[in-house]
Amino acid sequence: MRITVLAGGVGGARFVRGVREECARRWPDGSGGTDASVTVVVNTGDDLWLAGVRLMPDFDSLLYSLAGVNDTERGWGRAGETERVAAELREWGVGWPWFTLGDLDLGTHLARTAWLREGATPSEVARRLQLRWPLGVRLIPATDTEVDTHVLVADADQLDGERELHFQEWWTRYRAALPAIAFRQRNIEDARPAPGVVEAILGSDLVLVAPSNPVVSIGTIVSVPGIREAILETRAPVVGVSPIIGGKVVRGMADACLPAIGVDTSAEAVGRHYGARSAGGILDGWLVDEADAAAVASLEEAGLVAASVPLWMRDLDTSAALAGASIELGDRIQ
Ligand code: GDP
Ligand code: FO1
Ligand code: CA
Repeated sequence: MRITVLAGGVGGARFVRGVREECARRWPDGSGGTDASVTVVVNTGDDLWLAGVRLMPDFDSLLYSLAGVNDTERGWGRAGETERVAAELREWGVGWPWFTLGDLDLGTHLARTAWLREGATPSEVARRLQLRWPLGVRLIPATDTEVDTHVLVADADQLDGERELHFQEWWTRYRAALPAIAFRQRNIEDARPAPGVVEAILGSDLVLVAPSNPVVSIGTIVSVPGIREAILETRAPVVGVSPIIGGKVVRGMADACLPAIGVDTSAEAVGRHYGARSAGGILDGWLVDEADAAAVASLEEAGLVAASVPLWMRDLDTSAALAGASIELGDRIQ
């Protein structure tokens, strides 16, 4: 069994842990792992240069979470983190005072930046970072091109009444409270899928779209020229999981992103926005929560195979059950 998952940070990490666990239960290799191969295509839109180092937040969330060294309370960064270097950087006025680079986390950024400076591509750097822990899945950045997401917001002080800021500033400094007019992935038209991304999608038995932010995580991945085309072309069923339950985001501020692309914060609207592959979209199947069961019939009219199952990932078991439901929906589509 070959599975490819498109994923952002926290929602992506919870889901991929479930996929890894469910694969070990369904296709055990006899030593606690799995014979299935799982490839994760990771959003790179949140990435940025700060204080001289390259950050890849969604990649690091997946890396740390799958390695079991993540801070589960905050949802990002390392467990047992200290912030001595961050305090020094604030004294020097370097970086952003509202954005904390933890000491352990900085080790990752320094290693990544050192390799990038030696000429390694981001996907090669990602490969090296995965050698440290046995993750049981393969993570590939969606693209090696820098496509850092910027957010267009209203600003009365500017001549044209608008200003563009990095997604991380909008997200962490303003907590997504400045109404977003548009999201722009810089250079996205020149981006290419990283090596292995298209091959993974085309060579899969199942493609899963994690319950990640539809705009700044999944939206960025499928905006990389060549990735949407590969999803349309693959013979594998493509099954997505809604990040919206009962009209609300489970966690985070994705509801501040959806209005900018004219999509309601509902499982049905996001499913329709992704669209059926039969109509040029990216999905064959769409899982909504039991609270959204009423949407199943109209989603099916839109050409999707839809089902309602519990979508809350509270722990490894509920994440694995959700992965199992995604695999089973894929089986229905074969
Ligand atoms: P980020 O990069 O850290 O923002 O994380 P992602 O883009 O991967 O995912 C963010 C989305 O995950 C949010 O919109 C949440 O609603 C969703 N999410 C988080 N936990 C759960 C969960 O337990 N179930 C579902 N269905 N969605 C979740
Ligand atoms: N989120 C915050 O709210 N505050 C921070 O200071 C912060 C620092 C940070 C450093 C490295 C990293 O990989 C992620 C970090 N995040 C922080 C999380 C990040 O801003 C976002 O939650 C994601 O990019 C959204 O997926
Ligand atoms: Ca993210």
